[in-house]
This record gives sequence, C-alpha cells and structure tokens, in this order.
Amino acid sequence: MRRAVAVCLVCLFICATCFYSMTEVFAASVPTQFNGETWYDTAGNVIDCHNQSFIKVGNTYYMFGVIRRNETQTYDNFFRGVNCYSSTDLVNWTFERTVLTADDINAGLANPRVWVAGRPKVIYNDLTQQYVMYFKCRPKDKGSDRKFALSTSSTVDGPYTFQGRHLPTGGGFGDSTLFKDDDGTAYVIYSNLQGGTRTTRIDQLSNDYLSVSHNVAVINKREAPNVFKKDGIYYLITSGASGWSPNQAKYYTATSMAGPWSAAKNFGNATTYHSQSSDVIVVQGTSKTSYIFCGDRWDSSYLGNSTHVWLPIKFNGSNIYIDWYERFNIDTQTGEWSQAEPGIKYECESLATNVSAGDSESDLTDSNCSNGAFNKFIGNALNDYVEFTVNVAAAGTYTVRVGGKSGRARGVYQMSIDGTDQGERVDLHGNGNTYPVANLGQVTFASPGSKTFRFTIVDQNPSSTGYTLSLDYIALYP
Ligand SMILES: [Ca+2]
Ligand SMILES: [Ca+2]
Repeated sequence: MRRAVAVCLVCLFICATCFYSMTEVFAASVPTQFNGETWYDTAGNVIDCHNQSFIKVGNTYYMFGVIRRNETQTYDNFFRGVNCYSSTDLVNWTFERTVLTADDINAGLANPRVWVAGRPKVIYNDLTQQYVMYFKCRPKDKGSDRKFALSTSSTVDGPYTFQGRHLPTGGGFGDSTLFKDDDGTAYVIYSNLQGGTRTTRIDQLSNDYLSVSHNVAVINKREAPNVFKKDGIYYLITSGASGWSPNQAKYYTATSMAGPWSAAKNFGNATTYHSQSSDVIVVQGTSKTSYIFCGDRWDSSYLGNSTHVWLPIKFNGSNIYIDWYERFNIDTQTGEWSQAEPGIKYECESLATNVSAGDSESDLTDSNCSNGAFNKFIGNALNDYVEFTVNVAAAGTYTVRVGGKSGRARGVYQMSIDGTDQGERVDLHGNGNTYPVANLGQVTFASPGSKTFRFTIVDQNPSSTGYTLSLDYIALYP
C-alpha cells in the first residue's frame, strides 16, 4: 500500500515534470515585436534603446542601446545615457536600468559638456571577469574630437563605471562595434579618417579589452559595422553614409578577422528595408543556431520615435540575405525561427460605428487601404470621438494594431477599449497621404464578444487645421 502510494507520487512527479517541460518547449516559440513599430517593455513602457546590441549571459539576452526620447519630443542627437533591458525569449523585454549617463562622463570635468554618442556594445572579458563597453562619443560642439568611451562593470546589467574617452589612432573614431572571437580575442571595428582617407579599421584589443593593441585590417569606408561568425566565416555587415536616411547595406566575408576581406556584397534591398544595421543576435539553441539582423529605422524629425527592424539572416553558402517579414517566430530554446501567423483584421469601413453628437463619419474608397476602403470621421473639437464595435471571437491576449491614413487637417487620437486607454497617442496629420500602422500594445480580453474601440481627439498637431481621423482597420494578433 505504502509502496503503491510512493509509486503513484513518483508517477505524478514525472508527469508534472513532463507536462511542465512540454509547455515550456511550446511556449518558447513566440512572435517577435512588429518591425518598424513602437515596442513596449514588460512594464508597458516604450522601449527606449537605439543602436541595439546584445550579449547573452546564461539563458538571458541583455540588450543595450542609447536613450533617444526627450521631454520636448523634438530632434536632437544628444547623449542622455545607455539603457539595458533583459529577455529570455527576445520578445518580452524587462527594463533593467540606465547603466551609464551623460553625468557619468561629465563627472570630474570642470566644464560639463553636451555629448553626442551611440553604438554601445558590451563584451565579457574572461581574464578580468569584467564586462567591457565601448561606444563612440564626442562633444556636441567639437566634431573633430571623436573618441570611444570606455566603461566597465562586474555585472552585465551594470551600473557601468566610466573609464575615460580614448583614441586608438589618428583620424578619429566613428561608428563602431566590438567582436569577441571563440578564443577570446576581441576586436574593435570602427570608421576612421586618417590622412584624409575614410576607412573602416579592424583593431585587435589588448588581453583585458581596456585598450587597443594593434591594427589587423583596413577596408573601405563604411558605417554602422557589426560582425558575426558562422562555420569559420566572419561576416561584417555595414551601411553606407547617408545621415539618418537608410541606404543599401553591404557585407564582407573573411576566414580571419585580419582578412583578406571579400569585396562588398549587397545585403537587403536598396534601403535595407528602411533600416541601418546595429547588431546581429546569435540565437544558439538545441537544434540550430539562428542569426537575426537588427537595424535602426530612424525618424529624423524626432529620434525618440525611431523604431527597429529585425529580420532572420538566410544563408546560401557563404552568401547572406534577408527578406521582409512584419514579424516572425523565434524559439530561443531550439534556436529555430519560422514565419508568424497573420493577425485578425477588422475593416473600419465594415464595422458598426458611433460618433460624438453633431459629428459625422463616412466610408470612402482608397486602393492603398486594406480592403480598398477606410472610415473618415470629421470632428470639430477636442474630445470628439468615433467608435467601432469589434466582435472578438475568443478570449485571450492580443497585440492591437491600427491602420490609418495620414493627411492634412487630421487630429491626434487616443484609442480606448471599453473605456480603458490603449497605447500611446497617434498623430495622423501629415502634408501628404501615408498609411502608418500604429502598434497600441497588448490587451487581454477575459471573455469573447463585442468590444468598443473608441478613437478620441485629444490633441492637434500645430500644423493641422482640423480634427479629422481616417481609419483603415483594427487588427488583433494573438
Ligand atoms: Ca463635435
Ligand atoms: Ca479598410
């Protein structure tokens, strides 16, 4: 009897263990956040992390990037700090902390300065057991004083201690990255202008990674470099130089960081799917290793609105390429990626509608819109609204995306679902017509049925003269 109970308990334990590990395996394949849209962290805040770079410690990926949001929500490229986020699935990111600020760089200076900086990259030094971060950094008012900022930490998520700005060689230090090879040898790859010639230099670091040892290769001038290695081949992905506007990425290959490096080959389309390379995530799993290209999609009117483009790198021998996906599934446990399921789309022109008293709405055709049509709401004051009834088929958590049409005399809306604000405000004003998709974050419906999606005019762009909203569709992604 006692033995039977014991056996049963063991069985229960094994079953529970199996069930747990099975659900864990299935739960590990998750869709990435949408390319080119606002990303949110696990606390519901906008992820403010640009020039993203990555380091994996244990089963956790740490993402570093510079802060680009500011109080005035207008353009500047000043350095405010480096943010660090963590994730085990590359999708749900938890804000850890701002690991280094402009104040840290100014500490000890008689005259604090405004800095222009970017492209932080962290690698781990096995000898000193320190995390080492490099990023390009110059005073705002002295464009020729281009150096790299060095900082270190005993923990990956900081805080990092600023260790000064340094210059490996004449000719300055521009866009850069770090690469740590399998044997622990590390390199800094950076744009340089020496003797009037613009180049990209690859310098080997000292054993403690705290200084530059010697140059190993020089190639054509490129920007936004990042390096990964697969099957003994080094891949160096770069962008051209066109300010905040995207251009054709190119990559080089070699069997040694010292080269010889191949001729440049095109990567992605003419705008690299409207992005500029920032890093490659190596997703080493139990069944394969995947490589994810990460790029910045800059918004030059306000860098804080810049978004991200992540695409799985595909291989054909030693040639690499990317295709466009609005998002894809990634499984950090197995290392596999796959195409993601499409969302459930509700066309605004087909939904039941209600508007604020005295205001009007109508359905109009536009071949650029989903289903060839959109709903046009004409309000005349703040707090006017249009609402749509969406019949949600199944309870669950969904990512909400709204397709809109921008144009003149449009308003700024805040969307709400059944009375609760959902996501950030969206400004649909523009001088020409574009078709922006707003990601309004995740919502959980405890039950299926009719939900009221209300779009309330909460503000007006200073350049706008009206309160019109043109809404194409509401999409829910399970
Ligand atoms: Ca009104
Ligand atoms: Ca539509």
